[in-house]
Amino acid sequence: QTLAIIGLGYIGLPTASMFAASGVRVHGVDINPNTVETINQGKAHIEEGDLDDLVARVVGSGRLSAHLEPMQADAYIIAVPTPVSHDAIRRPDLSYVMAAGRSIARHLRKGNLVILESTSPVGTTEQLRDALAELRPDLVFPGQGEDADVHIAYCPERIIPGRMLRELVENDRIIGGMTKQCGEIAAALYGKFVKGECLLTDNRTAEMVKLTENAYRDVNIAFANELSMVCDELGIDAWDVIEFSNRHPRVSILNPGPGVGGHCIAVDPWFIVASSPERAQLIHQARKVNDYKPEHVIAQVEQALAENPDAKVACLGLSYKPDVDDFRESPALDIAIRLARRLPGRVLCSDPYAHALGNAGHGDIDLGMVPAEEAVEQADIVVFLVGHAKFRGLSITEGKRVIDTVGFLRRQA
Ligand code: SAJ
Repeated sequence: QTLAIIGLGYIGLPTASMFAASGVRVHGVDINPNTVETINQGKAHIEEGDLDDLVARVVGSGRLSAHLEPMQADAYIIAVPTPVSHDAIRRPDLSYVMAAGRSIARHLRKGNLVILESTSPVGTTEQLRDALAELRPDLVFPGQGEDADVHIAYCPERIIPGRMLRELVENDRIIGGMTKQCGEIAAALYGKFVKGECLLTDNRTAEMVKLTENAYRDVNIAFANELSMVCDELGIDAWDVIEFSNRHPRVSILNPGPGVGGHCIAVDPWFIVASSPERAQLIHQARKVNDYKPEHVIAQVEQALAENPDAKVACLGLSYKPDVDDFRESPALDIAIRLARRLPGRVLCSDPYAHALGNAGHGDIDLGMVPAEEAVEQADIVVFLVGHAKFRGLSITEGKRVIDTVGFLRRQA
């Protein structure tokens, strides 16, 4: 069996590697020549647990190879990004999904399976089907007649950065077949390595399930973030409030932080808001609360600066969450950049994954990158923005003002 995976990013590459390890011949496709070259050298272009070893093994065995163009295969998986626009109501951009569809259309044959994994607004799988049907009038697609020649399903990924390989195998999977047969064929494919259950539903439900999971988490984080801002205003320790509240058998509040980042939780809820702006009030508000949180952190730093105007500020952690080398849409990085711009030469930043930072939108602003110990030693105000495990054991001498946005020191105690 041969499988083509379009998009070799955070989802595509781990998925391609797992299929290859399970014995499938995988033809990986990416538009970025550097990504293709790195993978063909047996290396992962992203840092994720044991992914490097796995890629080395499956490329070495010849079961995974990377290319710039798709070829004929038995099944196709589309795992390309679905970004959002920057309007007031952020709208999904489906151009990568549609381009991926067009790139495989001419290779399609009777009996093929096409799976969309990219997070997508409800109705995208149908749009993809329509685009394919237009390009290939010689084939019957699901919904066009009794027996479809090409099977199509929406099967969202649900793996969390930092634990991707384990979650790929262990998590249950939602399989949204355009017909019952599409779902069964797709489930059989994932069955090659997935140990979790493959749960069958239709494509529109599966699309909504993926958005729901991330919107649920966003709303719950917004609750914690709003609570922390209310507590700050009232002079109460939010972490105490959450810890005591969570001793109630039916309360389980998440952790406040400097805001919500990454390419999923801060983005996917917008797909729901864009498709139902009048109804999705709470989901929309949660996005606003979480997007506002960096302002609150900056206001806390400004308050500390008012008491000590010449203070140096240490920003500890810049990635979008602990223990990952991913800086995309990171509220911590956003806060650090804004502080560095406001206080030239007086901000010291540290992140154990800084080697992967590159120039993440900070242009020529000097972030004053130094080891964590040095940042803490030199600074008068220490701001914990990400609770990296590698910050454990940092000693902070008395007299320094600490703003711990993630409750890091408390969890260490
Ligand atoms: N965060 C908090 N407080 C918390 C938990 C998280 O402020 O209590 C912040 C993090 O610091 C980060 C952001 O939220 O900035 C998102 O982090 P995350 O760990 O909650 O999630 P992601 O974005 O790494 O991965 C999510 C996961 N979705 C859910 O848990 C519902 C993952 O399973 C999905 O596969 C992934 O999105 C995705 O690709 O959609």
